Formats: sequence, C-alpha cells, structure tokens
Amino acid sequence: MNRSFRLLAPAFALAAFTVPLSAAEKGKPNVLLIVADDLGWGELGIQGFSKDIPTPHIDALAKGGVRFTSGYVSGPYCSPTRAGLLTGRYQQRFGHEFNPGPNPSPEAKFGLPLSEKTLADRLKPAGYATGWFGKSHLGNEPEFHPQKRGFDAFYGFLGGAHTYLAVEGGAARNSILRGTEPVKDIDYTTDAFAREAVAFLDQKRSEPWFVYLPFNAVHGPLEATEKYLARFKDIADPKRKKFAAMLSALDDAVGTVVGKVREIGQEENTLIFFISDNGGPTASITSGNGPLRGYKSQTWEGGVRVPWIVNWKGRIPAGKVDDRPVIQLDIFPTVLAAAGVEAPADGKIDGVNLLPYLTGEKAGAPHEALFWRFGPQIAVRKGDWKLVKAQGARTEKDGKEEPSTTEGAHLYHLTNDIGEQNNLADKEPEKVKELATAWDQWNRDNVPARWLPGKRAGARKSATESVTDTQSVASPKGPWKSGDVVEGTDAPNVANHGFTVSAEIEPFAANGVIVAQGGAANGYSLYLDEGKVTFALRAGGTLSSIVARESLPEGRHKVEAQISADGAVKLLVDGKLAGEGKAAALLKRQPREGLTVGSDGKGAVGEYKAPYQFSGKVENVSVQVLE
Ligand SMILES: [Ca+2]
Repeated sequence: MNRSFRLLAPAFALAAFTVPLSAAEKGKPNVLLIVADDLGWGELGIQGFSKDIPTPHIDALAKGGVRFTSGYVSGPYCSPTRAGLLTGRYQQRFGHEFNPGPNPSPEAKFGLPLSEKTLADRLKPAGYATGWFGKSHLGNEPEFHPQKRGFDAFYGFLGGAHTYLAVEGGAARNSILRGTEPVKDIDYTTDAFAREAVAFLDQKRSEPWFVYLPFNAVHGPLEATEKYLARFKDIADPKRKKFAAMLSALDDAVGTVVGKVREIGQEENTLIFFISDNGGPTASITSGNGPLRGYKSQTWEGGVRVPWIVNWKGRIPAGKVDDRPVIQLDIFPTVLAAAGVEAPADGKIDGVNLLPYLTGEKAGAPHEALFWRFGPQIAVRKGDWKLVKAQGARTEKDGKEEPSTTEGAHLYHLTNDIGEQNNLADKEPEKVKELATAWDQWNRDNVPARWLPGKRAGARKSATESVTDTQSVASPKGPWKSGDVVEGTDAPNVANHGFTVSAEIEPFAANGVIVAQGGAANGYSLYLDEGKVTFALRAGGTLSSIVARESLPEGRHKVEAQISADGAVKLLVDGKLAGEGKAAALLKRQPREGLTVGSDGKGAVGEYKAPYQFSGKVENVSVQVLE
C-alpha cells in the first residue's frame, strides 16, 4: 500500500489545488493517537485482570484490531515516554531521560529538544491537519508549545498533571489553554478533551487529520464527577471508586471520539492507537499492573509494559492478540508508512513500521531487542529474556546520579516468569553476557541526561513547590499516604517535644523511606533498611539511628516509632516492641524542609541517598506530638 500512496506523495502539489478532496480520495489515512496517563497493564476489561471497571469502548478497539500483550513504553514516567512517542526515537538519544522539573537555569530549559522533529512536523507537510487535545509535559516555555511542534490546534495544558474539576484560577502556570489563551469554564477535563477532538474532526472533513489525544486520566489527583461516580456504588474503597469513575470517564471519552470517526464515515480510513504512557502507580491511585512486578517509576515490567492496542478497520486483523514485543516508538514509523511519508533522513528512528507485521506480510518479531535506561535503572528485553536493574533491587541504595550500567542486573525468563520473581543471573551467565552486550551497544548511542529529575539549581524550593507528578500536597493533619507532601512549616511541630510516628505499610522491597521530614542537619525519618524498621533522628547534625531487631515479615504491618521527651525511642511492629534505643537529643527546631511520605525530600535524614523511594504501600501515616 505504500507504493500506491507514494504515487500521491507530493501532497503540496495536491494542496495547491482549491478543489477539496476527502481524506480517502487523497489516499491518506487519518491517525487517532490516544494516550492514557498512568493506566496500568492490569486495568481495562480486555486485559482480563481487573473485573470491577467495565471499559467497553476501549475493549471494542481491541476487539476490532490487534492487542499487543507485550506492548511497552520506553520509560517508566510520563514526559520521557511522550518524548519517545512523538519522535520515534529512544528519548535517551537526545537527553530527555527524566521528567522535566523546573528549569535548572535560565539558559537550560526543560522541554522536548528543538533538535527533534515530532510526528506532526512530519505529517503537516504531507497535507495533514494536526490537533493536540490534552496534556503536554514536554516543556512549559513558549518554544515548546504544541503549536510550535507541528500542531495546528491545541487545547490542553503544558504541565505534567492537572486538576480535573477546579480548573479556573489556581495553577496559573498550568492553565487549560486553547492555543495559548487560558480557558475558563471548562468541563471535567476528560470530557473536555473528547469534546474538543470531536469539534476538530467536525471541522476537518476535507483533509486527512492527525489527532493526538493524550488524556490526563487516570493520573492523579483522583477526581470524578457524580455522573461517573454513580456507576460504582458497589466499590467500597473510596480511592478505587474515584479511580473507577475516572477510568469509566476515559472509556466514555474514547467512545465519543471513535463514535465521531464512525459518524463522519472515516472508520475504515483511520488508524487508531491506544496506549498508556507508563505503568500504574498502584499505591497512589490503585491503577493496577496485574501480575507484573513493580509500578510507575521502575524498569520492572509494571513500570514499562502497558495496554497497547492498534485498530484500523478493514486494513489489519480484528480481534487478534499478539505477544510480540512492540514499543511506543513504533507508532511514529508506522504512521509515516501508512501516510506514505518517507521516514526522515536526518535522525535515526528507533521504532519499527508495524504495518507488515500487523497484516502478516512479515513474520517474526519487529525488534531484536528493546532497551531502557532511567538513571541507574536499566533493562533490556530480548526474546523471552529480560536483564533488569530496577528500583527495589540492586539500585535501591543508589541515587539518580549513579551511572547506568548492567552490573549486578537480574535476569528473568519473562515467558515463564512474567512477575520477575526468579532471578536466573547466576544460572545463565552466558545469557546475562549476551543481553548486557546488547545493552552496552545500544547505550553507546545515548547521551547524558539533559536534566535530572526534580532538580533545580540555585533556588531554594519549598516542599509543595517541587511536588513531582507522583506526589500531592496533603492536609497538614494527615493521615497521609505515599506521595503526600506537607510544607515544613505546616507539618506537626515536633521541636522540643516527644512524638509518635506511625504508618501502615506493605513493602515490595527491603529498603525505602516511609515518612521523613528535614535533612542532614535537623529532621527525622522512619524507613526500612534491609527489611528492618529504622528510625533516624538528626539533631544539630548528630545522627541517632534506632533499628528493629528483626526484619519485617512479608505482608501488611503497622509500624510505629515512639520518641519520649527524654529521647528514649521505642519501635513497634503491629503493636509489639521491635527495638529500642536512645536519641542523642530531641529536635531543637522544626525542620524547614517538608514532610514527605514514601520518600525523603532533598536532604537525606538517615544514612541513605534521597529520595530513597519506598516500593509498596504506605498508608495511614500520622505524626502525633506529645504534650
Ligand atoms: Ca504518566
């Protein structure tokens, strides 16, 4: 089919005529690229794991097309995978390895580097109308605006997350924009993005179109309207109920837009993709990853394997389930091939055109191997095998600035062990070597990260100002959960007082911070160290650490540190004394740095490297100051 498209390739020439041609007459298919945010592999009816949230519209896309069960994204976080998606290149090729935080300096600005061309940049000269409806997360500065990156129309927001309901006012830096103008009075954002996409399709009847529809659903904050909440009266867990409502809204929105494509008679002329941008952050929003290990932020399967659906009625098989590994980078060359646009000569595309694999023209796997690099976390999948170094295992005590290497990586046979439980590195040294060599070779073409996550040089930031996209500003009183952040000045005032820190935890790994406030000079932290509950107190720089005698057994536990007014510390696990000691001194002043749950903030209180992310559930956290 490429050949027949190429006959029509000089789209400029066609566009020069004033006679309007329908997309079909031009021979160019439309492209609808739907991206869900933080939707885990275990969600959606069609994935077959979670049964409590029906998703008939997304399921219908899979039933009418091909569902890849080993569909990946090239990172465990929002911004990097979106950079890969829109360029068809591993984002480490151009330094977009991490989520952009605030600018590191006035000169170095975060955003999809201008050296890179987006899919819209490629499609626009071929006569495509291009629209972007939803989240960007590829730079807040004017030069990174979607309409500077090949898109005719934009309705959405530039940041990494957005409230769904209270849109007016508030986050002035991150308003909902129509083009570059802040919008007031919008609907629930999920509904609004679908509505805007539909309006765009209504306008573009005479030209092929590319609609990029990156919903912020089901990313936090957990917010839904009564219309959707009412569908889940039977779900008791309030968090799950809201998540269900948000996913149901997303499913409706997909149904609305796909319904419009059908209504305008373009169903057989539209290539549709549905993916998630990274795995589910299960602890914070319940978004599940089924049997996969780990979650968003990790290179375990749970962080990078996502729902992955492609649909093109009449052109690719319907109802097919395909377990060959594919990656979101493939969408770029697949779309270009469908559109009859030559792949760019001025940049190496890492993705593969999937059309011949979808139609059966080509057998075998599209990729010899797939690769990940996220600071010290690395992974490579080759056939059934995966070599991985992920948070919660060998990199646990490392910081993000540690070098990326395969040294000490685990080896898993994914086909037999999808949950990455049985590390075969010692048994299969040759396989380790083969995958490590492949990774090293791939990594040679990468560049250093242009920025580090959450770093901002030269500026003192408050805890809530620097909230990352897995964190949220919480009530000063608590109880708190993983991802919650409270300003230092708002957190319970523990200076010159005894206090009690308690939490319910279900760890997936042996190390990580449960709750912390302050830093290396002044603060406290309750954390796990090699499986043992540990309480660290820094008073005037002096560190006192009290460690439980035994490792925590598996499962869910209540853990508590009681600090008396005389500095005596007791550790309790499920109400039983698990360790005791004495702190050198009480805190003389309230720590300035914020309180963080599930990680430590900027400066580490204990003998670990911040953020020392906790892997697993942290809930019902509270700090009670003793009178
Ligand atoms: Ca995301």
